[in-house]
Amino acid sequence: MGIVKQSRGERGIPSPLTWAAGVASVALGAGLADLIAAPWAPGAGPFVVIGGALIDLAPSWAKDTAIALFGTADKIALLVGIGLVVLVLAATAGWLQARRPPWGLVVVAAFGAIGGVVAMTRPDAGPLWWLPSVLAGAIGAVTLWWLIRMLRPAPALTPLPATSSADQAVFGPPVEQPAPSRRAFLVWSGAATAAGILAAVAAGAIRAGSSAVAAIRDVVLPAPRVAAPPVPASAELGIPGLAPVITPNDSFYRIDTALIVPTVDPTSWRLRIHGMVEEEVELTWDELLALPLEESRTTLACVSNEVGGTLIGTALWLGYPIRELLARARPTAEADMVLSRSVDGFTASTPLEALTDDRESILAVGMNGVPLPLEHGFPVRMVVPGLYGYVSATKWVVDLEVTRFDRARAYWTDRGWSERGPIKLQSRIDVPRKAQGLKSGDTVIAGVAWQQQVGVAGVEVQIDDGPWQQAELATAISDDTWVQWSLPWKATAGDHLLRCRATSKAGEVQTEDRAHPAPDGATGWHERFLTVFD
Ligand SMILES: Nc1nc2c(c(=O)[nH]1)N[C@H]1C(S)=C(S)[C@@H](COP(=O)(O)O)O[C@H]1N2
Ligand SMILES: [Mo]
Repeated sequence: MGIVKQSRGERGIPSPLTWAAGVASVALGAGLADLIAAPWAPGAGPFVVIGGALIDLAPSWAKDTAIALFGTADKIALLVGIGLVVLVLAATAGWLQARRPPWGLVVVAAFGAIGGVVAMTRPDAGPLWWLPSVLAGAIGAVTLWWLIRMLRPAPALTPLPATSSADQAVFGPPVEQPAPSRRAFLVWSGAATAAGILAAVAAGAIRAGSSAVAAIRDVVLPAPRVAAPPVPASAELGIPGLAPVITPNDSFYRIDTALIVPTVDPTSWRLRIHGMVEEEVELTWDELLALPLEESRTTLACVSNEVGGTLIGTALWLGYPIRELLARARPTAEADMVLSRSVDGFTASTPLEALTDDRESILAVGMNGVPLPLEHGFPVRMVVPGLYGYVSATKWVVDLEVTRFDRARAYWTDRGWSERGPIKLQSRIDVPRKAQGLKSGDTVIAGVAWQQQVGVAGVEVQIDDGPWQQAELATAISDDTWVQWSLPWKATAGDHLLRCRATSKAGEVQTEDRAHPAPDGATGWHERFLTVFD
């Protein structure tokens, strides 16, 4: 009887308790490791490392799907996804440790070690980046060992209390009374989970209070030497629901591979221009701000933008022409590309010509009158009119390597995207906004159209397969920005299909052919179905 009870006790730790033990251990390990990493290497936290590696390894269809499903919330979705997987793995490790010791410990420690190895492969890894993940594994394993040990029955067995059949009817089959060790287990595993979560929150607070975050508040941008002319009043149609012609910073789309926003202290920021140049150039933050800065309004667009999508925005940028810096460095005659690199390892391949011709390709420090927000590249990013962001708009930029397309490849080129990314002619319907709820009567159809560097000559709208009608174009700020358009419409009750297409100043009519964003940008006409009520 004693023997039987003993083996029941060993095997009979209820599974939910073993799962809880696993989750508590991993939460404590990962949370503490994140906290330890936060002050000196925010990117070395275990979740950041794994998440960053997943982003870099993800095939481009996965990136497409993530952006299509979650838009700019793709990173939150990824973190939630990783969290769920880790939760399941942690619970499994707890179960294993109870059923097949010491395999639970081995699994937890092994994941820590794998995290450490992955950390060292990160492009921005420092020599000790393996440490937080390995610590996470070690802390997790020790905690798991200890929690599961707490659940094992003491060698001296307490007899089962007598139960009556009436009890059984109410409470189900007889169960072991919670032993004191089980109560202690619940307290300690709860405490470990809470401590892990608190540590992760504290890590977030430390990251948010980093020197770059403090510095951004102190930055005072110089006045531009060349100011942008005011936005013509007729550029903004002011139609409710229509994208404003200048996009406020807090609603500007954000796309990047950075799971946590890189924080670069401007006082230690340096830009190096090197490679196929006569002379290497290095630039500090103070030197950059002392240069004659110029203002320009440019529409930035993401290659992943679907037809009708919102991964596009226009801002007033303040910066210094890259052309001037390249003139100092003097690229050699064979060079045809500049590989720009961000502090977190992201790279973009920009045709040299787009950085040396007379367009406003700049190292930007300001966005809509304030220093670049952290998530838009503080302290310095590139802005190049006419090219999709992935081949030109490097945020947190620290390095420009003058090279050749046949010698170097950029981040997204390695993942199947085109090495060059000129922006395609596109137009979008913003209003009427909703597919339903529009009352019949006089209303307006309105939207935006763009092809930076080329310019938009006109937009046409088609209603229910009727004739194409010329929309009225607002005044364009320049050929480097999108332009608003509108068309009055007497909406009749019933179902309708609206389409729009733009014509460029080069005479190109926006193609009807549907293309996916990959490998070099979506094409096709934006369509909107709607039901109009009486
Ligand atoms: N460092 C870095 N810069 C980057 C990226 C990135 O992943 N990392 N993504 C690029 C892409 S794909 C786009 S579309 C633009 C988006 O700029 P935004 O987030 O300021 O709108 O940034 C570009 N610059
Ligand atoms: Mo992009």
